[in-house]
Amino acid sequence: MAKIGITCYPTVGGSGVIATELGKLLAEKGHEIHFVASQVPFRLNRVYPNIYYHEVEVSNYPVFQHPPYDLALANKMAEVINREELDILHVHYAMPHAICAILAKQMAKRDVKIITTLHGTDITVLGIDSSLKQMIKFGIEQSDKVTAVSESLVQQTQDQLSTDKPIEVIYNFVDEREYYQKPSYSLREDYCIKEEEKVVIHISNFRKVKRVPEVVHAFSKIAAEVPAKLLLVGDGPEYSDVHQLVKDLELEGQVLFLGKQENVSDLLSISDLKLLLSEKESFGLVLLEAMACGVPCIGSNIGGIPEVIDHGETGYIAELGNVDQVAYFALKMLTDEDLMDKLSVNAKQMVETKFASGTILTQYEELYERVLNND
Ligand code: GMT
Repeated sequence: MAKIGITCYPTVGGSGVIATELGKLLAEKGHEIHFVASQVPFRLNRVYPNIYYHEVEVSNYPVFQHPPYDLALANKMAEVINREELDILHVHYAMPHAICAILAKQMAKRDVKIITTLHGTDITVLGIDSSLKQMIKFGIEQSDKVTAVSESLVQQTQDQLSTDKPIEVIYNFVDEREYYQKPSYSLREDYCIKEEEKVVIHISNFRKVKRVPEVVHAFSKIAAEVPAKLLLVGDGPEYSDVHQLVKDLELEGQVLFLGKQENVSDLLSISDLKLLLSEKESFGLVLLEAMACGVPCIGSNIGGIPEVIDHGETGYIAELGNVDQVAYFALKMLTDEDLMDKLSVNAKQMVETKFASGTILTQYEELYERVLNND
């Protein structure tokens, strides 16, 4: 059994979820897990034997123009590496976590192995700030092993950084004990959803890249043909604009703004169709969450989305920005019960096979074994 340090952004969406869920599963298998982060990761919501949390405290002396989070993190990592005798430090995001881990390893003077998992936003950041390119490349190349959550992200990383560092794909997963189709029919009544109405759902952090206005435009076309409600779950910078758009399109009665929600599996369980029309998405963990609850998805043809949705089998892939095509696929699905049943069964099966948590956990454990054997 290994002693593994894990660092992630504790409050940021999918990457924090994956890091935490992985830590929980590894702990269940008997590994000793040490989270090093600035806050308790939000999915670490009870006491777990074998899991320890080490908080990074960031000082804010007046001489510092910006609180030095990165340095405080490296310092805490070094402290934990030494005191807890860590074998592995698994960081999620190269920027800045891989760089902090490399610095911490040098400070700690212990042969801890560094594994970096790329989740996508590093590469997005690169598109905005090329001055960080060398730093991200350094973090990736100095890691003992690097993984990415999709083939598409491997390709993008290698292209953008011109690196030949091997990057292994280990897909994301969901905890099947939490994400399954729940019999939560009363929730439909609570939200005043009529029996004949179809439920379309979108879950995101409402950043521009998620293109939520297109979800609303597609829904408007869907709702013109079949009785339907749209559940918008999450919060973020585009929320107010989306609210205004819903007003302008006179869809207020059909669109429910639910804000941030903890138990999305309950909401997914009353949904018929999930839309994710992002322009950048290295994986799209929310797609997997939906599929696990038997909800077929329509996603855009970008990033890792086509690796998650099998076009025509578990959902549909639409051209980025083509709202008419999204509405076409949605109506095809929502008006054909047999097709919906097939897609729903296939989606659940895909989660149980290609993305099964047990399979993904084994892939990470094998990776840890190889890195510890200097293989
Ligand atoms: O998509 C976001 O805005 C959040 C971001 C994160 O840090 O959690 O998500 C990234 O990592 C997730 C987990 O691997 C992936 O499912 C998301 O596709 C990825 N987001 C992007 O690539 C934009």
